[in-house]
Amino acid sequence: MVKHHWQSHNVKQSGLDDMVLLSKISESSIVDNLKKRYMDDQIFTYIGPVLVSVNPFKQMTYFTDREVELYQGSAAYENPPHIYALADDMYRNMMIDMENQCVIISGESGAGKTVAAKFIMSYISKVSGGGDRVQHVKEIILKSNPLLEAFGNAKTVRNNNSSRFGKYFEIQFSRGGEPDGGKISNFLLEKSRVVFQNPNERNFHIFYQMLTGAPSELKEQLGTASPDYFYYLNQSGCYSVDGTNDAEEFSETMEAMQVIGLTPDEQHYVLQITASVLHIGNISFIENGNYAAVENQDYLAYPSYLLGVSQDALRQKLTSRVMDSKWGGKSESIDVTLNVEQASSTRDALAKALHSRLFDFLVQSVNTAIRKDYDEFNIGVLDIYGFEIFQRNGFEQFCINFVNEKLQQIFIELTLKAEQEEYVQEGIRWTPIDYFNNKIVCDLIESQAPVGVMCVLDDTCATMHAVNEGADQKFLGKLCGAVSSHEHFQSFSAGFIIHHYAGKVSYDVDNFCEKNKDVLFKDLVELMQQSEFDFIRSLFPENTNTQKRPTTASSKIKTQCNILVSTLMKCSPHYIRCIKPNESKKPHDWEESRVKHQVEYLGLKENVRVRRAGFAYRRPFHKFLQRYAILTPETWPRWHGDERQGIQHLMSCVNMDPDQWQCGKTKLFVKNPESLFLLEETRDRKYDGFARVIQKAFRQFN
Ligand code: AD9
Ligand code: MG
Repeated sequence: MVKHHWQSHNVKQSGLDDMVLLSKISESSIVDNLKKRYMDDQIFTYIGPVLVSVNPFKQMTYFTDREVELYQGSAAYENPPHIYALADDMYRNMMIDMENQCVIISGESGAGKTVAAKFIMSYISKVSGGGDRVQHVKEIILKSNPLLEAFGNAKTVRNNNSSRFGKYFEIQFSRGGEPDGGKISNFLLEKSRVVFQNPNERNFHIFYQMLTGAPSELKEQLGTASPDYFYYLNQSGCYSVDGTNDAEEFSETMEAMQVIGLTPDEQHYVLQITASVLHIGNISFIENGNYAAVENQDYLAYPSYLLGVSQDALRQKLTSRVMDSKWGGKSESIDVTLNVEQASSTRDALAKALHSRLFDFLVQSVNTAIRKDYDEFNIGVLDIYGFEIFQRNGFEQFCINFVNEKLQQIFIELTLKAEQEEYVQEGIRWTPIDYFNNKIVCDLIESQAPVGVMCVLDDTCATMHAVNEGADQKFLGKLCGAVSSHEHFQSFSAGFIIHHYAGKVSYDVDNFCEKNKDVLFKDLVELMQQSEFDFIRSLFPENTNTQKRPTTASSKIKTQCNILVSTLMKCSPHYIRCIKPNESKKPHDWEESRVKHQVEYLGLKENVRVRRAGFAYRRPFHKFLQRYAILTPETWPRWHGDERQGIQHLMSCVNMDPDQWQCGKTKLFVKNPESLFLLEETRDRKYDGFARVIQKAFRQFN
């Protein structure tokens, strides 16, 4: 019996470290095990290589340098489950197999994904070496978190620091394993939050940070006031977040801008635009005849000053729009005046565009600062917004939940499905295990034929005119015609229900079409292109004269998702399944039914089953031989001849129990990971010996 580290340190063991060892596999036994461990402050548990993490809602003591040291280069069974063990495994696999790795972190909103992603990044940064350039890259990677969170995270009812965008962060490494570059791909920022938040939620953190933390001279210049002065902040009546010091975070955000290499000028423009967004929100309109007029001209002063455009131009573009019309084969432009509702939505469109383009600028700046022209290996960390169900769910939730649905699909493809299919392919004896495959839900949303929800939505938008009253209802009508018989779909008067893998969500179709179209009217782009500030002009580089139909928000996210899926499929995947134990956000609070629901929809039971019934480890013959040939007396450094015979020879040399392994057609399958740990240890010992001999020879040679 291998001695665990916690035994040698007299740490109490709670439940089972690895649920593959559960004596009875059921959802309740999994929940019980997680609960036991959670109550004893053990938040991590394995299902084979999958890490389950339960949000403790308090600072745990086991994330110090001591643990970084402990988990470095040690086998999984030596220490209690930990995210550092997973991070270490990724790093070592990358170095040994020379393969890209990725970790897919999933779980609902507030379950701990972003915190997990940060632990991984900081672990990798700590265990990898590097000179000045590498240290600089590491610093940027770490600082990009507070920076992007300031502009892309917000307090929601579910999470005080909820990610309102998704990101895939690839850390790139040199052949020597030093992180010397990186790349962020970001997904659909929830920009509607800029102009509206539900009760008890906030706008993006940066607004409150700036209003409290900026030095007074700067505040004066930007015309800031207390948050309740601004319409974009006072609609929800929520200004502060428990345990968050906005002023302190402001300094951190500014420091991060500095680290990623923004010049003082650029930093200033970033704040100037942030302030302009707030001031734009205070421009309101009144009915003047049938048309909108700016209610109080005074409110034009700050935005026009901050954006570098004239007050007149700003007023005009907010209250009228140039329309191209075709008349008798000739096209001409006419000025159309807007009503109050249209003017307000034009104002909001400008604010949303400014904030989201600023966000993209920041992501780009990070990417530029750490860009590497050639990619050797990388470790990708996927942290997206979690699955959301609110009282009222709109287009944003629809997109967020679609991305989550796709991630669940990858998990199923790569663990439950691929694993079982591989047994069949390789001719391994196997009793199939049943599981719910959510591909059917993904298809309902994204399929082209038969048409899915996104297709119907795009179709409706394509035939929609600038004035689009009734478009949402038209969309709903078409949708019911197209997919009403789908077993995961239902409709009601104001919208539709999708039965997602994680639960039923009812979506209100209000504004679906407009948000999907996501066009910024030519007028606004042209207005920004007239700005006296280069920086602002550079955020709006598009040519407004092209006739190309802009891509819709849903087709954009669909494309992004599919690119992501193909990237992930090319890496060795790792998984962290985050669980949110309660809604109270308090430590040691365990809501049994909530956890059970997550255990169910995350498919943990099936995960344990597949894992246990099968072979924990599989490798193509040649890779296995390459790694372990060193353990035979004579075949190192390379096995010549039939690979299958090579494996047989190797296994007999190391006395592996014949029950423990099987050869498939191209791969070796090993049941119990523990048998491999022994191989690994013997190999390490031998290697150390070799390494010493080689180093000595080198020293003599030099
Ligand atoms: V969302 O989908 O972005 O809304 P996440 O990312 O899953 O969500 P997040 O990581 O932000 O959730 O965690 C929510 C909060 O839980 C954090 O702000 C912490 O206060 C708390 N948390 C999560 N994980 C840990 C942890 N390992 N230790 C301590 C934690 N606190
Ligand atoms: Mg998050």
